[in-house]
Amino acid sequence: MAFKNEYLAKVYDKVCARNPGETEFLQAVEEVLESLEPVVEKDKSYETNGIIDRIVEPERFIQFRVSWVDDNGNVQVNRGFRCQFNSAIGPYKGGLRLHPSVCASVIKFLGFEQIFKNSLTGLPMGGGKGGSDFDPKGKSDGEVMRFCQSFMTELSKHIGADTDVPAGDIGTGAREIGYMFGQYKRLRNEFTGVLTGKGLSYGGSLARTEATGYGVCYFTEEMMKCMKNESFEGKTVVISGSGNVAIYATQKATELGGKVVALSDSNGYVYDKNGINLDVVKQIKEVERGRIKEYCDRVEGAEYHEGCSGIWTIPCDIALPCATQNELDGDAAATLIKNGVIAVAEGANMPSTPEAIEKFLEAGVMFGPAKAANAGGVATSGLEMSQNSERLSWTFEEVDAKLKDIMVNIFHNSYNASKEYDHEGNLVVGANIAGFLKVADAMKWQGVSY
Ligand code: NDP
Ligand code: 2IT
Repeated sequence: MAFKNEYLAKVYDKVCARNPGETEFLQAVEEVLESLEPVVEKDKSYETNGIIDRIVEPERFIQFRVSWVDDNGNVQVNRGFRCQFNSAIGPYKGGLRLHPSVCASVIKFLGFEQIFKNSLTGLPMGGGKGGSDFDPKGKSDGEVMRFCQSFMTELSKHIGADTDVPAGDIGTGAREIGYMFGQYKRLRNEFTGVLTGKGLSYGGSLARTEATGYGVCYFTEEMMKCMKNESFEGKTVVISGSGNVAIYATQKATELGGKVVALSDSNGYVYDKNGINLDVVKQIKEVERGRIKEYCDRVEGAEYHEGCSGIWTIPCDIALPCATQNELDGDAAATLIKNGVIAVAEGANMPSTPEAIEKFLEAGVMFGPAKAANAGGVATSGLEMSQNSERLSWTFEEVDAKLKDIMVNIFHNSYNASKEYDHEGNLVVGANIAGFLKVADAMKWQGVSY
């Protein structure tokens, strides 16, 4: 893509030269900078303050060795990361991904997105992300514990309740957060809110487990109501993934009157024309740590298909990609459009390719980009931090009501920004601009310190 604005073109060229081969990071930067064209055209102070030059460069990027001993007594070595991208509006905040595909590019793309997402929540949180190429799949609890303890031994030197507060992401759930929290406490002799997504018995927030999936649905419901006077009621819904986000998106979409007919994992997808039985999915995924394929052995009439991308060929009204980046490409988007999809909202981070997004927008499909639609998880992490600071815990209903309020506000702030900058209804542009303005303003006030 060629930027019309010279300043943006110059910054983007430099990002490409400095981060060669980091395709995911460059994809995320390009999308945001494209959206900011009307903003930097209108107000030259972003250029004179070097805001764009600075916002694309992490404040700090830490990479470290994580050695641990497996159940056979063999030494294993993984690579750990923490990218502290931007602290203009609060302590760094963002999840830890444990997946073999984790590398500098993936962590930087996620950390960059997190800056704008966290800003959109309205809570005081900067952007960060971390993780490792460790694969928790197939590992014993003891192996996961030893990995997490070794990972935290180094990470503990860089984080803190007022500095940087990690949380879960792909491969990091309650078990991993628990082991990491225990190790941090032991190393620092401090019981603080240094991680979110904690268990309820030691400082976790009610509704954090459900928050991302619920939030995606609250956002989608508001988007459909305001843009086309539509709702989940009576709609057919396809949701990819079968992890934390997908499970609770399924729950809320069903509660709101939708029928979720498909879920997936990286091997394939299940189609259940009667509507997914979530108790069965929870038993397989949350209790047994099994594969989505097993659903068909337990639910009559359900079908399993190998290959995860086939899920987008199922006709539906609403599609919620909740697995991983670039899981929905231009061809998948064309098929969804042909089959009559009216709304797409991203539960995962950057699940739609740029070609897919272009097709949805061109076809007039309502499209909720990740940094707006999936911000409910980190927003509720922010609420967990508040509860930890005041040493109190709120009821499920209180947290859920605040989450809903935040998601409704994110939709309206994004929509209003899209309108103000002449892209009415384009929530990609709207969310990028609304998220950016607050961070950029804080950076200006704080001078050229980073
Ligand atoms: P989980 O680890 O709980 O689940 C991940 C799901 O995505 C699994 O079904 C997994 O299948 C599938 N998946 C992962 N990698 C791939 C891949 N390369 N190809 C196909 N499927 C894949 O993670 P979450 O549900 O927490 O996260 C899902 C997405 O949501 C991620 O993009 C994450 O960044 C994002 N997100 C998460 C938030 C949270 O609070 N947890 C908040 C905001 C965004 P398999 O088991 O086969 O790997
Ligand atoms: O991508 C995300 O927003 C998350 N994985 C949640 C981060 C958090 O700090 O709760």
